[in-house]
Amino acid sequence: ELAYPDRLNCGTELLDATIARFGPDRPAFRSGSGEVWSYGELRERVDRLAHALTTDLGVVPGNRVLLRGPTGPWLAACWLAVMKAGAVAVTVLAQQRAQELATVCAMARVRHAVCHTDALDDLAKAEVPGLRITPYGGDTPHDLLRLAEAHSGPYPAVATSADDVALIAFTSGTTGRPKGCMHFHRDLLAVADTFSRTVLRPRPDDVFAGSPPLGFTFGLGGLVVFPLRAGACALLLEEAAPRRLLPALAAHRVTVLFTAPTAYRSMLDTLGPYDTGAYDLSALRRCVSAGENLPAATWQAWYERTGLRIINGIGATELLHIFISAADEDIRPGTTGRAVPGWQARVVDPSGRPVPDNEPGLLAVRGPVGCRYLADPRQGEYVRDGWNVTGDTYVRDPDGYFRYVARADDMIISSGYNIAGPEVEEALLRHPDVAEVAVVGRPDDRRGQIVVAYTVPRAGAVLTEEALRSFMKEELAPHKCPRSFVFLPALPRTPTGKLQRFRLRDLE
Ligand code: 3SK
Repeated sequence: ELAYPDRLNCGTELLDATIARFGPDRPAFRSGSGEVWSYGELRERVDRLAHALTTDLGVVPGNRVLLRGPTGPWLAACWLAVMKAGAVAVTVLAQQRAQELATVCAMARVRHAVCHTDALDDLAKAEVPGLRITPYGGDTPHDLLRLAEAHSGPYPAVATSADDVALIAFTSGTTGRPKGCMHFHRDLLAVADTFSRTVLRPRPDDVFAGSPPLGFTFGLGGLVVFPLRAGACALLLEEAAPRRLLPALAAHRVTVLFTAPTAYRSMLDTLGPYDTGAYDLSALRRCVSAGENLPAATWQAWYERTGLRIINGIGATELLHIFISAADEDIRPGTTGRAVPGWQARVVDPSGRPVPDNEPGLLAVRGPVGCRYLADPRQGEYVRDGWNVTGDTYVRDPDGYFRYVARADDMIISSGYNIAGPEVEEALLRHPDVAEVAVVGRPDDRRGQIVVAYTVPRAGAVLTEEALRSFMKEELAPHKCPRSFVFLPALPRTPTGKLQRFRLRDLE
């Protein structure tokens, strides 16, 4: 049971309380260009920013402040300043365009925006009525960083309640209209005190890095909240595509990596078949994968190449971070893991009744963080009888391990068979010339649906439909084998890297 005091400000907890434990001199953030901020320097900058937000911009507790910019120490510092000022951070992705930003601002009733100077265009085009936009990272006199320089002295953080809203995070839109998820100050600490503390178990000398942006709660947790809660350091890379990530992991001696299965596969391609080649990954000790299902083949290949056991996990924007996972000897490749201590998980039927072990059903979880949509009728679909129903189909085994089957709406029904797209994808990924694949159902008059595989060949490989067809005959029962193969240069993904299956279904 997690117990937090009634008055709790997560900015104070992550920064001032960590400094009280470990002192101000340890490194807190590094940038890709090698700049290092100590905890003391970070606090000084955050406090100046909080003074500027409240004194110069007029931000008051409860105001919703949009944060938009590339991943980096300044964006993270602005987020902490918003926390200390008792305002509500509304996080977005650098890739979101004017129309999407207008929707987010209207839904979250955003009053202020703090936006990197290079990302202003789309926000200005969004034409949000009454929005005050303050740039940062440029050289104008009203740049937030310049305003902040004029302030000094500690900022007395607002004594927020533990259950005051601190963050509104939007779902990434793999389907339909995004949903705004409200999270409390205590929620931000709870994900650190459950998944991070009990499964990841970071140390103060760790260096975190990874690819998820800070506008995605996977990144905000993994690259800001978890390292600060542990007194560790985060390398905040503006460019974290797999080809940039590998050299950065080696150069900065990163010890804890957060990324997604696709990035592990791309890095494996670069590493070559036998060893880690030109990249010294000897400092790396923890590798986390989430955001999508991690196929056992990817886990195995990473283990063979690096000796590291990937910590798989499932999280959700609705629940802030990871709630099922396993580390070290507890890992069972091909499963997501067990309910993280502090969380409960079960598999239920559509009416909410638990289904027996080894049978597929809907994943339902409950724990210290719950789904709270911002004025959205879909709240009642997600939260049923106090359980959060995530929309994933899972199987639980008698040892309490959960195995991913598919997104509940991604099951393919063909000639009366229920086929899980991810199982077919896993089989196709075992083919050495397949880099990425997505399997969806296409409407068919005779069979209801047929299985279609959208396949991205590995660079330089010549892949034919016949070759894949005969490979699959050896891998899976005939009814699961794709009837049609479509070759694509890349799969459609959200800016957070999630596959957009609906765009594939719309292709034909
Ligand atoms: O959406 C996800 O997949 C996710 C995974 C881990 C942590 C947080 C999130 C939102």
